[in-house]
Amino acid sequence: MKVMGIVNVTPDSFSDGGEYLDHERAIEHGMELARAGADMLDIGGESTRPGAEPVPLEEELRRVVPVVEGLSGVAPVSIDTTKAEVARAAIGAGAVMVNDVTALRGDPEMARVCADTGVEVVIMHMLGTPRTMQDDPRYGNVVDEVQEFLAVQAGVAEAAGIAREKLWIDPGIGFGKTVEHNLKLLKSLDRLVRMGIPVLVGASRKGFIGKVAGGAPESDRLGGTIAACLVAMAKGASMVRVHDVAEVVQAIRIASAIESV
Ligand code: HH2
Repeated sequence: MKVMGIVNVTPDSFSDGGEYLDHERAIEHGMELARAGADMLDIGGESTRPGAEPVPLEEELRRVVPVVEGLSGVAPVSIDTTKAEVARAAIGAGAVMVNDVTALRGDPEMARVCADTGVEVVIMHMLGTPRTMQDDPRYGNVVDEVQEFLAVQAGVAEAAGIAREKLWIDPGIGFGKTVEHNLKLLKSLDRLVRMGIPVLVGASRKGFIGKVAGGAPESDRLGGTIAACLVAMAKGASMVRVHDVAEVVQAIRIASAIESV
């Protein structure tokens, strides 16, 4: 199973070093994640946390493009964006994957940019928008509905000219889901794996871990993150998106060694 390291490029409110420092810090962090064993680096300039406000186009471009340039020679780079123009610029700067949490439903140009450039594309499930998604999410059967959505959006991607071999699917842990929804999706991940498209899982430090672990703060969710990654691996996931690359890589190595002895 592969590991995607998270590189967030957001301004540091405690730093007075300005843009240059933000970029330098993000590039240094990405290099550290690559040294720790990340197979891929996911660079994002807009938070998708529950309640997060959108970032204007120019600001997002300013944040991410220099960091993609700085890291694309270090490891394969994924651009975490919902904007086609940011995706286009990031691909120009070396990104080989587009991680669009709207699953191509946000920007009408996104599918074309991905098809024209031949990049890999992540299709992720989200109910609602980041601003509203955690307001009482409801499903009849969460696994059926997520699977159906992913199948439909994979079809949309293919119809737009994105090759099926370029697609990844992702259940969107935390994107319009209660704790129970997230747990059920992880438990039934093998159903998504059987769709025949590689599965990416992003559970790192997410809220459900804190809630199940008796209120653990975000800074104290490494154990739960590793547990979720190993369950995802056992169910057949192909990649996990994490902050703590060194620790997760070590856990995967041990679990793999035990499995293959
Ligand atoms: N989760 C976040 C962002 N992008 N992309 C995919 N494919 N899957 C995910 O689960 C996923 C994602 C969460 O983002 P955010 O809340 O902004 O925090 P962070 O980037 O630190 O994880």
